[in-house]
Amino acid sequence: AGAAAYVEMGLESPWTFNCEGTGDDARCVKKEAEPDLPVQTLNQCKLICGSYGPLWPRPSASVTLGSGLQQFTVAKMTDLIVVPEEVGGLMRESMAIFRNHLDMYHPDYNWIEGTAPWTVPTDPSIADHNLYIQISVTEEVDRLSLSTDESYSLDIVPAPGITTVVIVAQTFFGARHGLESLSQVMNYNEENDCLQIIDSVVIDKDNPAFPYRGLAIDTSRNYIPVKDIERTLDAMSSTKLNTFHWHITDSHSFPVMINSLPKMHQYGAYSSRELYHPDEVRGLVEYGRVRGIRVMPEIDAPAHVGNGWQWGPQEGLGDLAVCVNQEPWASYCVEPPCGQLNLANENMYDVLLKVYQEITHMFQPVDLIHFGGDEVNLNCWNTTDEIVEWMQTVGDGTLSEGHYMQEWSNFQNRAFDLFTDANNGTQATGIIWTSTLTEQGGVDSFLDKDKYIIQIWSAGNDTIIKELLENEFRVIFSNYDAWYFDCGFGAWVGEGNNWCSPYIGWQKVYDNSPHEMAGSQDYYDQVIGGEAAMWSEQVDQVGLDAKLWPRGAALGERLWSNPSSSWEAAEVRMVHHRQRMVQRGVAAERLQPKWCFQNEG
Ligand code: CP6
Repeated sequence: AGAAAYVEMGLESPWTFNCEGTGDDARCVKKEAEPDLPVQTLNQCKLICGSYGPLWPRPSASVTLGSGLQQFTVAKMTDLIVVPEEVGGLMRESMAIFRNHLDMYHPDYNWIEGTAPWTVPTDPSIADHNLYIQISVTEEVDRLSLSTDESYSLDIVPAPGITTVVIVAQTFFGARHGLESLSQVMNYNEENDCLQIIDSVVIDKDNPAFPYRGLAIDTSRNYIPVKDIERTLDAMSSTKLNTFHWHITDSHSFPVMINSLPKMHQYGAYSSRELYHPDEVRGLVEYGRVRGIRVMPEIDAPAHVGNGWQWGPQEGLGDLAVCVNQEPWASYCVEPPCGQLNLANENMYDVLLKVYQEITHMFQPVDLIHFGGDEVNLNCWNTTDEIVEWMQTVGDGTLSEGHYMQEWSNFQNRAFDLFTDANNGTQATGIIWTSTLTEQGGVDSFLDKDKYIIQIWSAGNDTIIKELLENEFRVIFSNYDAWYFDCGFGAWVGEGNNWCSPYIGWQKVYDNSPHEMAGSQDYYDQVIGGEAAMWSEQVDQVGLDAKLWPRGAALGERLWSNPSSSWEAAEVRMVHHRQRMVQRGVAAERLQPKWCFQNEG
């Protein structure tokens, strides 16, 4: 029945919300309604208060927001999309997602299945209002790469009876960011039970600061169901993150089905239900693509393998991995249940090639591939007879630490070539974690800077970072003190839950600056972005959203806008964005008492 019924029942609110202050200090403050204070709902005030209004991440371009609102019903919306044929389908899907977002603003959405019941308002000026959306894209790009232009411009032009929205972008990926911003300058108007939109908006060429804006999720320590990954992709797209780094496998479980090697999942999946079928993987890659997200696989190697790799002897292939489940684990790896690939076994390379072949078919075409490469424990290899004997027949034939490092590096480069074969000869760019291979000096002798990007997970160690940058490597920052969202550490070192104390708040996530980490401006070009990591020792679908959001949104603004101001200037919008995520079905954690939202933003 809408607000009118509430007024009839005497339930109308005595309050009005007024925007006080300007710029980042602007707040919607709760006041008693008076004749000279026009009644404004909180939802109305939130849209038009502050220099960036309700936008998250805030545009890196100049923004002009009007101070009025236009109202209309969803039924009155029309769209005109001018795009190259190849991306036409993508744009249509984006438009459907956009419409669904509008439905989700309706307060009944969660308990009425399907489309929200927008009623036609009785006020004819609202009922007759139209929204025209024009989208134009100039270049035919249907896959995201590190050089894809993701910029867009958004113009909302008011006129009597018609609001015209113009989104101009070079690629589909920019245009969908434009639609995302458009959905954010719209909201529900409880008074008339209709949609409202800021009456005029100009965002002139909003462009991300970094091309790689990622979130890593581990599905090996604990399995995460497909629909929960889909929801994570929804949330990522609403904050303009563009890379879902899927840490699919680890020593604990191997939850992906490789058709030519069924023993991998038979031995490696926790159960036949906790398994990703190739069609589900392909479905997720597509689900991400239409939301502007590359879904990038990681098959961690040569360490962090184990369960799933035990069947070699039974098939006459020898040990594919060694030290699997070996005790005492602290001697053979950093985290039980251990396991590293058997470098001495040629059959292991054949199996790895088959894994890569099917992975490239599921994720194709692959232009970025994560090889893992972290946390090798040489003590696993140098206590395994087969490997010790083999070491004396290759390279310099010694059992020195340097020789082991060299053979590890040889493995890495051979894995790179196997991947290229599997990828139909197309060379992808490899990403690998920092490790002793990248940190002990001489990284340039182990790895080729043109083939690899290094993902730095250590915290602020200047010598490591400096060496990588001086050697001209491109880097992605994931320093664990700010951008690790898990609470995994305490779990496996047997120290309870110390890792989560203190909990990393969104403020710290927000203020972590990749440019500051790089130190000198000379290196800014090599900093391609950042990523938060959600290791899954202590998370599954139940607690996932609250650990990821809204902290992931803080990461999103850092990497899109790279603001020079710190979190305080973003707090009001952050709280608003969190509300929006909840409206869209993401169980993002609450940040403050509602009183603050109604009085202090
Ligand atoms: N698993 C893998 C992990 C971690 C890494 N790789 C990790 C290490 C230290 C902390 C948290 C997570 N659990 N495969 C390091 C890249 Cl504190």
